Amino acid sequence: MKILHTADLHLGKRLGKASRLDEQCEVVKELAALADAEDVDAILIAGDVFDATVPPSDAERVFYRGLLTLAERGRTVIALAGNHDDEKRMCAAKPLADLQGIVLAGEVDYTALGDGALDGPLPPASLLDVAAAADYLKKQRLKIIGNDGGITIEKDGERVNIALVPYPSEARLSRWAEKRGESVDYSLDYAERVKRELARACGFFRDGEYNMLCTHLFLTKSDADSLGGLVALPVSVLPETPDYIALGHVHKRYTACKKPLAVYSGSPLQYAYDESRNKSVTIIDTKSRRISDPIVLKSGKKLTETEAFGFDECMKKLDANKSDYVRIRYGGEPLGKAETAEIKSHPAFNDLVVTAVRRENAATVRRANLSDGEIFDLYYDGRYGAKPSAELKAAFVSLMEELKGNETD
Ligand SMILES: [Mn+2]
Repeated sequence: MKILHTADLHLGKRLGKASRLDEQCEVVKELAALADAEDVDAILIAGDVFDATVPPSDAERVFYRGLLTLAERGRTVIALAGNHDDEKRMCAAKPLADLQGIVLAGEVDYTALGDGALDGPLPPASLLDVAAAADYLKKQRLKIIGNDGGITIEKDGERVNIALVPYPSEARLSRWAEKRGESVDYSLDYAERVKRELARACGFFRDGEYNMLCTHLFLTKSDADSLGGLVALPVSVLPETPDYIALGHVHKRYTACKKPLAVYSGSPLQYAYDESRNKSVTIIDTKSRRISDPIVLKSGKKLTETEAFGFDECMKKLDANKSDYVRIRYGGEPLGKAETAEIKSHPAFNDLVVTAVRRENAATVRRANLSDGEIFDLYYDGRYGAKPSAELKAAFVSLMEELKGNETD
């Protein structure tokens, strides 16, 4: 079987004022086209499907439409809850998803899948629609079997086991244990409890079959202690039994561990200015046990951060990167209202960050002779293209006086 690994779609994520839903739709289509071209059997989304626990409804619509696109040609799609997802909300449409061979994974127990409902080709939504039924059965290639800890997918006698562990927050770890009627052992530290949960989820693996773990964690070899609010975990939390561990959370493609092989596919879109533009996915061939080289994705705009020291330079930089999102770090003379408006109306404009003046110029020298109030006027006009209110200006001036008073204390 061929399984495509991606993660961190962050549907609904914006870049400042810019919506990125169009790009998010595009990249889902690109993934589906790639899956078609490579004859992929299943698609794994290793968490952070959405950007927010309560995603905007248009992001939810993109998710559901996207799942159907990915599930075309009988592909199985598995979407796991990351730290950004509310697993209950993400899995609310589970009854509908099940009918399409789409696994919404928000819990660690998938035994319900094995009760027969999903054990074999599924009926179409309407049993009266014979044409739909015939079409459905023709498309359905994989058999999905539920296990305690994950699912098994089967095709032509080949079985692939996929343990599914959504982002194991403290709250989720406790809830999962509670559901199993276990008591949480708080004498163990967080990393140890995560390690046990992962090992437990892999308990249904069988020798001779291809075994995978899909989870959402922040693993690190370095001393970095957190990323995106997640505590760093050592790679020693990983179980040794999986042939491949599909990870989500880190937006850069990165092999976190070689044995067991644990890979972050990275996000399919560039989401931050300090994030790499090289976005890719990985395809796992379970028969040959080969992992593809990163397959580069083309969708989505680039995020370009650039410096400028004057209005003309701002416009030049925007024109030079006109199909990107551009953030300008501005270190020139304060911009006037009209200039600021012109910069902001450029289609490539995304953000303007005013930094301390970097180039010695007449303005800096002139500024030495200005009062605090006049300097604040200049700054405010440059930043917001308007005069500050008298109240705000007075507050600034009095703060400056207070500061100067402190200096001489
Ligand atoms: Mn995450």
